[in-house]
Amino acid sequence: MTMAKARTKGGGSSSRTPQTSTRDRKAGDGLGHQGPGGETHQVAGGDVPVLTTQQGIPVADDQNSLKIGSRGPTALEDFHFREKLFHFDHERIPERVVHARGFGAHGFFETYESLADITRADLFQRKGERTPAFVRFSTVAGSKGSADLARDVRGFAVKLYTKEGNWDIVGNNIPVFFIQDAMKFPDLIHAAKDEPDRGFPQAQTAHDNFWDFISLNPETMHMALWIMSDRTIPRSFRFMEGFGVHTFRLINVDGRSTFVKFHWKPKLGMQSVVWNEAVKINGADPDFHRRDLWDAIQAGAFPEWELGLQLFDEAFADRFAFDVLDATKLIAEEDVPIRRVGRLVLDRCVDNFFAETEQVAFCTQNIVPGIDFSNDPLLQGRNFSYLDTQLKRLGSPNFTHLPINAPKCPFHTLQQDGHMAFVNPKGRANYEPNSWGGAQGGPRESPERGFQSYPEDAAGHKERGRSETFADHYSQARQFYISQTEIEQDHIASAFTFELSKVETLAIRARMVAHLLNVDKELGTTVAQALRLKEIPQPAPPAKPVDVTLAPSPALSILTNSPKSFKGRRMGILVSDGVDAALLKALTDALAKEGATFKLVAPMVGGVEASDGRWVDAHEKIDGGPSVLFDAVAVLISDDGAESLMSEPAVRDFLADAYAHLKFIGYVPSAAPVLEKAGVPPAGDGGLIALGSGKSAAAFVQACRALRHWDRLQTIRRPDAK
Ligand code: HDE
Repeated sequence: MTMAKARTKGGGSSSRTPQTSTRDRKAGDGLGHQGPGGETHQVAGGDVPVLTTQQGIPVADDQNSLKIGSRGPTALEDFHFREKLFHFDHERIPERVVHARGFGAHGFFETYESLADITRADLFQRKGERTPAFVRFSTVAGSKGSADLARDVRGFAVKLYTKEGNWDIVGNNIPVFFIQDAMKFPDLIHAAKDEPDRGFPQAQTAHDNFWDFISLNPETMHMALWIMSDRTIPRSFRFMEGFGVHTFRLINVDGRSTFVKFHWKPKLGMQSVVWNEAVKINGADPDFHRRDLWDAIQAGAFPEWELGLQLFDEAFADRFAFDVLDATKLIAEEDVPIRRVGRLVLDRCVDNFFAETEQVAFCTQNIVPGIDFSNDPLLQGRNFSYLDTQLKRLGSPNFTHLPINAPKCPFHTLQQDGHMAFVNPKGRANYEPNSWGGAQGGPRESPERGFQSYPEDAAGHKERGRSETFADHYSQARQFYISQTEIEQDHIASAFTFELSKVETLAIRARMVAHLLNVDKELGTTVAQALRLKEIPQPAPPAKPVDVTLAPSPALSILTNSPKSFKGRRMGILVSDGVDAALLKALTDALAKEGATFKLVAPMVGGVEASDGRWVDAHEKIDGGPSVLFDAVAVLISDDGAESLMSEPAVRDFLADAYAHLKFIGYVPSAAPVLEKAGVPPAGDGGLIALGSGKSAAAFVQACRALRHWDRLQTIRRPDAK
């Protein structure tokens, strides 16, 4: 930049009326007019507000910086240009150290019945009470720009703006955690993220450092089983469970404490993708999960979860085989049933991703009167870490002033100043006690309404140690494994095999197998064989013998609890010119009736001409809408369509993948040769459903309720099978 008085070709410094020479674009096209250099100018007027600087000064030209002559140097006095770049240069804030990639939405929590007998928490006092909520789902290991279908734990963080302050349940979609003491969290996360010398791999645990850490810390074994299960490749945030993980306390008005574990149960049931789909979805639509939630909410199909409480007392805690303060353990639903006490509905997308989803600051320490912590050492550590990290991320102790973080109930603190303060105390008093009465004196404490910590007895030697009650590392891992269906057990074995195949150090592979042998002998041997280990290692010496008497807990399996409904799911309908208009209508009507959605996938995105001569707009072209993006597919192509699509690789992939991913495939007779070319056996199976009449379309949608045709696995594995 310069203050030089340059006079250059084509730009006279003497000109007093800038940009007089403009060309109008076609009137009414909304695209504005062109300036002398062909740049587009769109001008305010009518409903369109005037663009201003941050200081509110109206802007005349947002396309050109101020120059000395139109080809000359830029003038330092161009405050609009400098403000614009200054602000842009500072747009980024540090991404979260973990859970960097996330997606949030607004909604509400509705209380089913008063829980006054067990908690004084205001939001649970009145049946039908609605509490505003904000939820952020996330992955853990990847950076902000990583893909949604990484095999990873999902964060499930809920902020409830209650009338007595904000309550955050900062949970995950898995009910247990890797480690028992917060001291190990930085090590765990360092090991899980990209390796520091090379900066990869991104957003995946399939590497030496991660499995080195896991294999050296047997306390991680329960969670290791969970992360190798289908829980870490959910089909949608909408189809995931959520868990508060730690034991908390509920405190009633008499000061009585009840232990509690929090659960979120998805109304649409659980569902996961298969691994091969996950890998392909990451390429086809890295935003698959966030788009899914956005689309569902925009369409008015508001996802819902029920809040479940597992309530238990000291007596149960004392006789329970594990320590309720150990976050690597769960309490089986069969032992302590879940009481459903309300529902969480997400009904509004954010207006701005950064202002809300990025700037939302969850803190486990945000609890309200009627709820309290337990001594779980992980929870205790988290209570320090979250506040600390928000200061770094959001840059000011006033992050609570941001609308997404501020309570929605009245609040009055005597805290003041700091970066970006805009709700400083009013009046003369910014301390208390003070002699200024009434409004002048400011807020005062309230023994009745105020938060009271549960007066738990606490005494002991100061020591750095771990309780022996935390020493059982395998029994619940085993229980989780034996609670899975055979299909899910296969997936676990395959996931271990895949991840360990990416581990280059053979000793780490073997060490992991040694642990798996304690979980389940067959699992350990299957993985060892699939890795082609030269010899099966000895089982790792357990700190405490494995309790093999723990019975399976059917609640832990996704497939045992699958929804038997196609509601909330999406079908991909492959169409060509000449698509049977009546059948298409019958199918889309049946989907609407089921509460499901669809996308039309056509050779060209512009659409197709249906059999009745009407034009049908498509949503995707074939390679833009591969079948991995759908829960089931229908192939409604005409004879001519089949002929021209026969040799399209994208069509082959569409069908071959749908078949290999065990999807239900509805097809018209003219599609048969294309299916055959894609390797889909003509004899078919129960998941391949011929379509013709409107009735057949409805029956097809009904069949899709099973979500996948698992029986096909037999055919895929053994082509000779009947
Ligand atoms: Fe977190 N965790 N965590 N975590 N966590 C963070 O806070 C931490 C743990 C969870 O969408 C960070 O704001 C420690 C368990 C979620 O904004 C950080 C320990 C569970 C989110 C942090 C744990 C969680 C976080 C990073 C071990 C499930 C995302 C950015 C003691 C119950 C929240 C931030 C969002 C985020 C620390 C373990 C869930 C660094 C020290 C167990 C869902 O403060």
